[in-house]
Amino acid sequence: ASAPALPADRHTLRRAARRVLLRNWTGAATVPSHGLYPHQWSWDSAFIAIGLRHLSPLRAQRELETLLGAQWGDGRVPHIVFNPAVPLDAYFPSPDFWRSSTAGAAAGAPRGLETSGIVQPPVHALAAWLVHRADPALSGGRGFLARVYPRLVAWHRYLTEQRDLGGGGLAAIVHPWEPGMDNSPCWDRPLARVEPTPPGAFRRADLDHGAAADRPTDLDYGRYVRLATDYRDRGYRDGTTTLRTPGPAFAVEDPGVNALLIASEHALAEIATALGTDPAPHRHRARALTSALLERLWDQGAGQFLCRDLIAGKLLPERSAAGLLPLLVPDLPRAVVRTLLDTARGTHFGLGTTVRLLPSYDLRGPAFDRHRYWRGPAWSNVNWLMERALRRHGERAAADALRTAILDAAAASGFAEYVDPYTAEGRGTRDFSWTAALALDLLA
Ligand code: 9WN
Repeated sequence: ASAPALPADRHTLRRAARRVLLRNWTGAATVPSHGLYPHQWSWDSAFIAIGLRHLSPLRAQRELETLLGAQWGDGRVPHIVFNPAVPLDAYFPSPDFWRSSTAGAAAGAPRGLETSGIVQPPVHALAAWLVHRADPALSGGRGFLARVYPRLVAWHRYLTEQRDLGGGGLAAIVHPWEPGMDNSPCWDRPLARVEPTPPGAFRRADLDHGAAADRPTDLDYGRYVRLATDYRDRGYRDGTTTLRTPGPAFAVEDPGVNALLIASEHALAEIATALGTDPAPHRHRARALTSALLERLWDQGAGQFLCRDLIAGKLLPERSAAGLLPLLVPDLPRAVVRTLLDTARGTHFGLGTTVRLLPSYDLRGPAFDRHRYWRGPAWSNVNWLMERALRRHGERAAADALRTAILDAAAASGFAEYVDPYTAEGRGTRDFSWTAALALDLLA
């Protein structure tokens, strides 16, 4: 379906977005932001590649190849790949905290470079497929798909096998940084069990660049540090929540992570077909994941998917935008799709009614904070995913309105990291890479 004409100043926006991506490119990958996040991040790179393909398909391919080049032997794709040229104190936790090349040896961490030991949502196969399609001749000539496919398969195998901690067929997260929505109110309950590392034991480099009132609290950070330290000290080995020897203190099944895994598994089927390989195993796995998602995380009363706390053995009542992301899954029952669309427009998220952009958390939730990171603000990547989902379900007017709102917010805020969902006022860092990249994609 063709999109309506964009106002003339979209040309200026496109130029500005390209400038951000050129400036944030470091030679082999793109930093989310030079100040706050001066290394390569996993899901950022996937979103960045999706935008970069309109500027340089070659760079978009290299972005993903660099990330996948840091893959561990067990298949995990680390959430950060550290740039050795950046001073250690520029970002916390730094490589000397994670110590991947030594502490991660048993899990097959690469020796020649330093990474974190946790993961982020698997948007990569989807990104690889979109990047390939931007220039199939270049991709074919470089053997791009043939090189990334086995790595993406191993990545998904890690998530579906090693991370099926609940034994019900979904991937679990073991740290609040893993779903990419660090301080979502969904983690408040499961995190309350975690003994925080005292604040004096580490230095928060993020506060050199971001306002404390917009960022996670010191107490949150103490718990993030404790969980990451314990995981590292277990050699980054994934146990199960039932056979704990010792297992994780935090283990949650998140609908956003699993929806993106399903969407990416479908993308792997497309990639397999393009390579002349049998796509059936990917379709089969996507269907199995979809059934598990519906069985384990759907809550009819809430009208959305919720997170499952594997240690408490129950669903968490907090409503996050992650619970709407399964709209990306192609073969959900129609009644579930209709309910999700109603919830998105209803009083909890207000999309297209009280707000133009999807907030990260329930507008009416007790923990809602319009300025604090993942506790309310609207993020460009989540909104881009929602725009795609709306379009897929034939909600053309809603998708067009959301696209305009994302572009307006990006333009008005100087590509802010996140915005106030009511006013679209920019918060966090500016010239943020995925905000620029996804604007470029929506302008294409
Ligand atoms: C921790 C890089 C990342 C994003 C996450 C976002 C934020 C890091 C941080 O920045 O997390 O991974 O230091 O706060 O929450 O989604 O990938 O942009």
